[in-house]
Amino acid sequence: MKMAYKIPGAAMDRVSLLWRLRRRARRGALCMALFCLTMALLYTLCAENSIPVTDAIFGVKARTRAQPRAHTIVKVLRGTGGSKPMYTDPQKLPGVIPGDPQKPIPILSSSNFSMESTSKDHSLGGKKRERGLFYWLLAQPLTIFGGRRRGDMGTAIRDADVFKPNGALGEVWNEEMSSSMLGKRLRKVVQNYQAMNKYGVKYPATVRAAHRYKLSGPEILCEIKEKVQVTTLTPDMEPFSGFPWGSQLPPRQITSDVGPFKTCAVVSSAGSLKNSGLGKEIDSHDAVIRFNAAPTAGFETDVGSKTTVRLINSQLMASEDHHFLSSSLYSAGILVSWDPSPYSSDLWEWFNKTDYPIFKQYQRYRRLHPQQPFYIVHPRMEWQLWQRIQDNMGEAIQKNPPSSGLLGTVLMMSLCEVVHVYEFLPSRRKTELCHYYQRFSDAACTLGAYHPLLYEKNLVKRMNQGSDRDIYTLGRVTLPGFATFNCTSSTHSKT
Ligand code: NCC
Repeated sequence: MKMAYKIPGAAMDRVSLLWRLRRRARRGALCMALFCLTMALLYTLCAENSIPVTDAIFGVKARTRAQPRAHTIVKVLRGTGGSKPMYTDPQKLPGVIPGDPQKPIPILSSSNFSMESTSKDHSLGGKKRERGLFYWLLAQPLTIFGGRRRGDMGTAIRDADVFKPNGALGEVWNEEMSSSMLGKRLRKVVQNYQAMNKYGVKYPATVRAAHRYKLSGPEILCEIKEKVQVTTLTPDMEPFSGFPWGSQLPPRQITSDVGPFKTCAVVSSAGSLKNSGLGKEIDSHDAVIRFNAAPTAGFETDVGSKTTVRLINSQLMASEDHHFLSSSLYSAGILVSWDPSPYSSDLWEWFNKTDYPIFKQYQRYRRLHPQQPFYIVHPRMEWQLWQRIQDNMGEAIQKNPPSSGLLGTVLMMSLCEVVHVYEFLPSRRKTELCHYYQRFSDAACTLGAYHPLLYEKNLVKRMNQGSDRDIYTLGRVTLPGFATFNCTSSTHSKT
């Protein structure tokens, strides 16, 4: 006989309570999952728009003079994947958003930004692993709503397209490059800097119109030789003659103290030096100039190990992250520094209005390293060189000083008989990778944003005395030292 099993009332209540609890837990978990998904979605959308918000807080203030607080911006604009924040000058960030040229908005291409790895493991393949699954789930371009990441102009030319085999650069740098050949984002950035005039450049359109004809390479070389004074600050110059620390400045011009050298190498910091194997060739020169924080340790095969001169900008000198005062990177060779000055190049005006605290850092460094030769470029060199670029271009260029690369090239032309410039004009290894020693990619590093780099490269291409093959295979340009050529009337400019 079958016995009916009867659950007592209290036990029945307990069972249904358990069942209800389990059901609630399941619902709770479902809600949590939905909540997390929504948050992830919101995060992805907000991350897309975070930079203008940041700029609203910091942007304008940070773009005023000598930005000691600029690094705080980067604390907000962290690299993805928890990478170390990097000091970044909002003025020199890869771009500004078009619209109001007086209110440029810095863009940090955070999607591909990652702080330098000077270790051997700097292969791009490691990127995914470091960033983790969460990044890859969330930080990919969100296209489900037809959205796009900043800088991605949809069907328009992208900055990266310029580097493609059939891109605007071609196989070898096209000396007729103009801002119209850039991707849409970079073009707007360049146009904005063309419209801005932070340094009070006075260069009327009529002057530009008068220079419309094309000068030949030798003519440009002569213009530079005759119109660009490669000078450094000396203690007798006002206002430095009146300051006790003025005596820390080298008493003689760099061109009197250094060289002459027979052969010199200018090593740009371009990403295309990576895997170039140019190290031996670079080191075979009598003197080698490098820029800013570009290291040799760990990269000898590609960039060599000799450093005769290091040209640094004032941004680096002021940056906490570069440890300028303590890093051994800067204690080898001759140091030369520069800072963007007002267009007038008046030393008093500049002294009161440096972009970064170059003089304060200079004094500190000199106290720590009194024996190391350390020069400061006279700012008129920047603007005299800028004029040579503008005079020879068919369009208005950015009203900002030339890059360290071109300043260093002209400096070496005044110290050497032959100058080889490496990867300033990109070789067949051309890449969006900014530096050979960093994992940060942005076409702006090669094509320019703040600096009129595009036009600097046009000029260098025209002056090149080597072959296109050298550029293509080695990224090498050959320029003559100023002492090696005479500027006769036939090579003079027609002005
Ligand atoms: O990047 P940077 O330049 O230090 O590079 C030195 C010179 O190499 C040439 N170059 C570099 C990269 C690349 N892909 N192609 C190139 O042709 C250029 O001629 C460049 O001048 C500078 O000119 O001083 C600059 O400095 C950096 C930065 O201040 C320093 O590296 C210190 O961190 C500027 N970058 C930023 O401010 C973010 C850069 O705009 C100019």
